[in-house]
Parts: sequence; C-alpha cells; structure tokens
Amino acid sequence: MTETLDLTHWIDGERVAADRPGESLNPSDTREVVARTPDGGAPEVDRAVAAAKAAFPAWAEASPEVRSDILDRAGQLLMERKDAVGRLLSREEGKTLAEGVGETVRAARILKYFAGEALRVHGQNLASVRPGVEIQTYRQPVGVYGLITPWNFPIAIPAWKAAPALAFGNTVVLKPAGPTPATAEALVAILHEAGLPKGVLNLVIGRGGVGQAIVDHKDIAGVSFTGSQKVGAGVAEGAVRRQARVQLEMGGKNPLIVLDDADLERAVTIALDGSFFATGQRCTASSRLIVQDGIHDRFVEALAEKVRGLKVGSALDPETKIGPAVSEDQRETSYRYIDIAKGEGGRIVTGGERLQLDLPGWYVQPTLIADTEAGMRINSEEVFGPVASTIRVKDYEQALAIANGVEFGLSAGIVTSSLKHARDFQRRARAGMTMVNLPTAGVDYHVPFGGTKSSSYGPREQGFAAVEFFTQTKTSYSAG
Ligand code: UN1
Repeated sequence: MTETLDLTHWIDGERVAADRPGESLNPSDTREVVARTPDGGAPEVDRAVAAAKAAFPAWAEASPEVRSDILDRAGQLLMERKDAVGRLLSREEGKTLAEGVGETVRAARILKYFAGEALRVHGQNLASVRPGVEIQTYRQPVGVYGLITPWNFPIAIPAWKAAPALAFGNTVVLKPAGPTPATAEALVAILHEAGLPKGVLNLVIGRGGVGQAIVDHKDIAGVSFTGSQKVGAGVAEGAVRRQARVQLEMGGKNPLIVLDDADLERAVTIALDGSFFATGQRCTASSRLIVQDGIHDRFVEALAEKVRGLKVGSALDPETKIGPAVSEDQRETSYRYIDIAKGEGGRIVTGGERLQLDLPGWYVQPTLIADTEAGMRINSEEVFGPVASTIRVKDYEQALAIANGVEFGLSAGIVTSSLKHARDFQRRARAGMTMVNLPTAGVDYHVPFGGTKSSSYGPREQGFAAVEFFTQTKTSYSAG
C-alpha cells in the first residue's frame, strides 16, 4: 500500500479543501510521498477558533454521557482499524509496524479511558466557617484549547491531549507536527465518524505559524504543547502574556542507573528497550546509562552485543527492530552528537558509522558510546536518536548525583536487586517519573505523566490528573 493521501484541514466539522504545497515523506523510503499537505496559517486558525468557540456552549452543556459515548465509539473504531492506522503511522513516522500498531492501540485505549473519566468529574461539599453556609466546588469546562503535538507519537499524544479536553466539555483546535499530519487527521476523522458535533474538534495543518497563531489567539483559553524546550519556552511566554493556561512537555536526558547487584541480562534488556526502541525518539528514552564499576564492563559488552544484533531497516519490514529517524534533520542530529561525543573522548563501542542500506531512507546506526563523563555535551543535551552513552561510577550515591545533575527531569530508572536503593531512588531522583527494574520509556496511559525542572511546566497530563488542566474549579457559597 503506497497510496498518497490528500489531506485537508478540519474546520467546523468539514474537510476544508486547500492547496497542498507540502508533503510528508516516508522516512523508510523517501521516494514515497505519504501525504500531500495544506499549509495553514493565521486565517485558518481564526476560522477554526471561531468554530470551536461557537461549538463550546452546547458541548459544555451536553450530558457527560453524550461525550462519553462518542469517545468510547471512537476508541472502538480506532481499535478495529489498528492495523491500517498503525501502518499509516509507521509509513509516516518511521517507527516499526509493531510499534505503530501498538501506539494506535494505546490511542484507542486513551479514548476509552477518558470516556469513563467524562462520567467521573466531581467536586466537593464543605461546611463553611460561617454557620448556616454551605460550600460546593464544581469543575467546569474552560473553553477552547489549542493542542500542539509532536511527530514522535503522532496519534497517542493528540489522543491524550484531545480526549480529556473533549471529555470535560471543552472544544479544540489541534495542530499536528509537520512530519506526521496524516495520522492526526485519521484520528480527527474517526472522532467525527463517532458522532462528534461540528466545530468541537478542529484540525489545522501547517508549520510553526499555525502554532504561533494558536498561542497568540485571544479566544484560546489554554494551550497544551509537547515538543522541544526551545519552542516550549516561546509557547509559555505567549500564553502567559495573555493569561491563557499552559501545559508543556519537553525534553529529557533520562538516566538509567545499573548497580552491581543487578541481574545482568535484565539490565541489558531494559537498557536496550529504553535507549534504542522507537529509534530512541522518545522524550522518555534512556540516553545516559550510569553503571557501577563492578558490572560495568560486562554490561557494556553484553549490551553492545545486543545492539549489534538490532536489525535496522524499513519500518514496514516485519524483521526490522529499529526504523529510520523521522527526518534528515533528526538523522543528522544523531550523527552530529556521535561526533561531539568522540571529540569529547567517548569510545564508540558499536555503531557510529554512516549506514548504507538499499533503501533511500533516514537511517541511523544504533550507537553505544562508553567512557563518557557527566557534564560532557553528550550527557547534557538531548539527542533524540538511537544513541546512548555510559558513565562509570563507583557507588550508588555517585550514580544518583549524576542522574540528578542535568537540567531535565522527566523519567529516571534504576536496575537493582536492593530494596534499599530502589526505595531511596524513588524518593530522591529528581524526575517526574521513576522506574525500578523497568525501562525509562513506555508509560501507562491511565496515570499522571510529566517531569520536573526543564522537562515540564504546568499541571500533569494523562490519567486522573488530566482533569486539573482541562477544567476550572468554581466555588459556590450558599445560605438557606
Ligand atoms: C512513553 O514513553 O511511553 O514525547 C511515552 C514523548 C513523551 C511520551 C513518551 N511525551 O516521547
């Protein structure tokens, strides 16, 4: 299946025909155009926001059962089409077919989870400090939300932002990432097929100008963004300037500590998944492997052996374990950081060379770099590719200090059989999520997601925490 899709914006429940000057390419084989794409801007955002604003009162007032049913139906439809949508995702983003289908299932489950959450919005009833007075708190929908989503989870992240926004009675303008609009469009189409009223969810496809227009629009009450720290800082500034709500999920430089008492095989499996799967293009990926002296050499050797065995190739080939980078830019970033690490004294244990495959795609050889030090650029800056480095440490305290010693704090992992160290790590790791004997990446969809320090800003996403950002509390006093 190599058809080229002609994408449109979705505004006020309609597919809006537009010129299609852009294209999204298949990173596994760049001769293939996955979709021809419109290039929206402020005028389309204006129309989308106007539609979302007009749709808001009725959607906010709708029975939660109506909203719940639509999300549930959309989840069901997506589940039924997981193979087709997952394949489109893999063609467009480059993660393997298993990962693409897996992510599609995750998106479907998110829709179903928030179908339940729509029915569980609740407040509190409190006694006043004044006799005869009662107080109730309510959670109410806020208005129009702008959602700006990244390319690396092209359906799960649009789903985990849109589903709570819609479940709690808000309306939405969604801007998908430049390289992956087709997957987001498939989600929007399914939600409409499931019965979403017109104007409740709008999609504007385009480049950075669309995001800027969303952030600056006076009728956008809140912005949820996942992407780079640099863009995120601008989003926050713009939103705060006009007192809009804002939630940011940005980078990570996630540590995985491996202590001497770890099971070697288990540690290797965890590192392999966290560092290399999904081509390392996860903000939760483990990029710093902090390894205690006694296990260090055995760990590096065993991991390198596994990394050498990873088959890099087309995302659509069932044999492939590591798909391409999403774009030429991302491929070059990986190779640039490999050079930087070499320049800093890192030793390439495996990978590092340019990969020549038969297919014209943006492939990167999975690369493991040993003998690096905390503080090097390779251990401070996000690479976002299948590249990991190891840092040798003498004990747990040194490992923890290094793990905490970067500006990011999204996910942090430890592999150990010591309950004492595991518990201590859970308390003292400066990260929003800690993983004991699990990869730093690969999170559940029904619990809060987010980081500390420069990784995140604003309320948590996902699970029962999502209600914080997507509702506003009203406090009502009454006397009989
Ligand atoms: C995961 O690790 O399962 O953009 C999810 C990202 C994160 C999501 C990671 N916001 O990579």
